[in-house]
Amino acid sequence: MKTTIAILLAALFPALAMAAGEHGAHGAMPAHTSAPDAKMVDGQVKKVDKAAGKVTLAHGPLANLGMDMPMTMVFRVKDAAWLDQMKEGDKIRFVADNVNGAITVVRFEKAQ
Ligand SMILES: [Cu+2]
Repeated sequence: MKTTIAILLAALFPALAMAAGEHGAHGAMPAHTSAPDAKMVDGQVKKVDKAAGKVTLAHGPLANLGMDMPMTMVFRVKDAAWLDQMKEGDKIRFVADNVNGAITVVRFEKAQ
């Protein structure tokens, strides 16, 4: 009978079983743990959308956002003027953070 109860619990609360596993990638999004001095990461500009205030970047892992794999995605930018300094193909260094639910570039510099 104990076995039956265990199976029932597992069936009813799959979230508990999931939480027990250590999975990386985008699975576990820690609640805003980034420090102000988060390390700059490398990115490459894929597309600049000034009208929308967004930039598409191919980027390396962003540990502070729970992204441990390189990927290409759209970011907002903290300072719209940065979009004038970015063009397709540019290599940049940046820090991204979750600002009110939007993944936002909060620090930016051109890569040398
Ligand atoms: Cu990403």
